[in-house]
Parts: sequence; C-alpha cells; structure tokens
Amino acid sequence: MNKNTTWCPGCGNFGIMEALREVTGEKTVIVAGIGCHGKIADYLDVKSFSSLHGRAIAAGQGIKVGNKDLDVICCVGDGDAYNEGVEHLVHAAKRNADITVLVHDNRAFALTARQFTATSPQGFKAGSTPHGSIEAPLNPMELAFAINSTFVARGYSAKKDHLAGIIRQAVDHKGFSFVEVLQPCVAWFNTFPLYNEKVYETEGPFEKEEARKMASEWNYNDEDSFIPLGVFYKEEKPSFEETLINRESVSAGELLKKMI
Ligand SMILES: Cc1ncc(C[n+]2csc(CCOP(=O)(O)OP(=O)(O)O)c2C)c(N)n1
Ligand code: SF4
Repeated sequence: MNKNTTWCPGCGNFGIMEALREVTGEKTVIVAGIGCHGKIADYLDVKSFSSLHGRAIAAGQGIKVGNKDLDVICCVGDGDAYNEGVEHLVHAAKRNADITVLVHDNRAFALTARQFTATSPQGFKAGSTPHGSIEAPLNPMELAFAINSTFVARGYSAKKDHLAGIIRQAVDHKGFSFVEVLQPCVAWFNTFPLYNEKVYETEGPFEKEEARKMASEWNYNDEDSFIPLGVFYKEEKPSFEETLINRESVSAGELLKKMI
C-alpha cells in the first residue's frame, strides 16, 4: 500500500477511494485496470491485483472462480470498460459472473493525457479528435440493461456516502453488479459543475421497465434532462459460479432434443 497519491488535487477518484475505504475489508479484492483509476489498488489497504488495460474484468472473473469466498471489485476506467475491454464487460454480464464492476467514468482517456472514449460527448476536442469527436456517446446505463446485468446502479464520486451505500449493495448482490460512477477529471474534463447541477438521488431498485426508462433519462443533447443516481435495478438469478459448481453435463444432442 502506498499512502502518497499522485492524482491531481480535486480529482474525482478521491471520492471513490473514500467510499471504497468504508465498504472494503478482509474478503475484498480490488482488481484494477490501467489508467488514473487503476492507481486506487495501490492506495487502499486491501488485497489487490493490477491487470492490463481493458482486462481487469477478465482477471476478476478468474479470481472469483478460484476463490468464491472473495468479494471481487473490478475498478475500471471508461476507456477500460467501454473501449478496449468492452467484450469482457459484455460476457461477464451475460454469464452473471458474481463480481462488481465499478466504472470510474471520467469520459476521457485521462492517464494518456486526454483522448476521446466511448462516453465522451459529441464535439469533444482532444489529442485524437482535434476538430471534436463526431460520434454520439454511448449510454453505459442502457448498455448495462442490454447485456442483462442483474444489478444496475449509478453513483457520483462527490456523493461519497451515497456511493458507499451503492457499492455495499453491489457487493452483497449475488451475480453481476454494474456500477457506473460519475468521476470528474479536473485536469482534462471537469464535469463537476455539470453534475452538481444535474444529479438527483432515487429510492430504487425499480421494476425493470421503469429502471430502463431511467437509464435513458439523461441525454447530453437535452439541456432539460437530469441524471438519476442510485440502484436502478436488481434481479435474483443463479450466478455463473453457482451454476459451474452445480452443473450437469449434457451432450449437444440431448440439449437439442430438450429444445425442440
Ligand atoms: C493494451 C494497452 N493499450 C493502451 C495502453 C495505453 N493506456 C494506458 S492508460 C490509458 C488510458 C486509460 O483510460 P481509462 O481507462 O479511461 O482510465 P483513466 O486514465 O481515465 O482513469 C491507455 C490508453 C496500455 N497501457 N495498454
Ligand atoms: S488526469 Fe484527471 S483522472 Fe487523472 S488524476 Fe488528474 S484529475 Fe484525476
């Protein structure tokens, strides 16, 4: 553990770190990607594993299969989760892996000094898009539903206690927990003023239909839209690890017969 942080003063990662400090313990393993967010593994006094860029979710699933008693929290960036490692996110949700994916979404590749990511707004000027990104951003909350996540939530790094409550519920959930965290990057894209004006807390979880509507509620292009925070949705379903332990081996032929 390293007590000397190298994040910029005022970085949104501090709020996430403090929230995690409240809810982590002996059983926790933080699996980090590569980026500013990834340094969190070094600053918390818990078991941790620093993976490759975009591969934290893959490593986290391996750790959980190896020791089902651990609480695996994958701390990933938006670049990690929605760009380079998006395939791992999709498949971990599809199989309902019993891990928590906590996305530090600052809407930029920050450590490499500002390039656009999947969640950067249209028009975002950066090293790789000097005239502004021409792509519309991905909505992570809609993605979380599209890939059948069994726990979907959004927090804000400036609301530490609220975020800690969300993470606690995510870790307690048996199955795939998706937590999108609004994490302003004061160096490259300071979204604090925008979020402070737009966020509001909700009392979830909600029925799926309502939760999906909430997922689509905030739109960069709609100045009148607001940003709901909280646990949107929760569903009980056997986790990948449970199914793996209790599985019956069935041949492809038998499986086809069952399907007809
Ligand atoms: C396989 C691989 N591709 C690219 C890089 C270069 N790289 C290091 S950090 C980084 C940006 C990370 O952005 P994000 O995941 O959003 O995290 P942030 O720094 O914003 O917290 C990139 C592209 C790398 N280290 N490894
Ligand atoms: S560059 Fe941005 S994300 Fe990285 S430490 Fe500084 S404020 Fe935080």
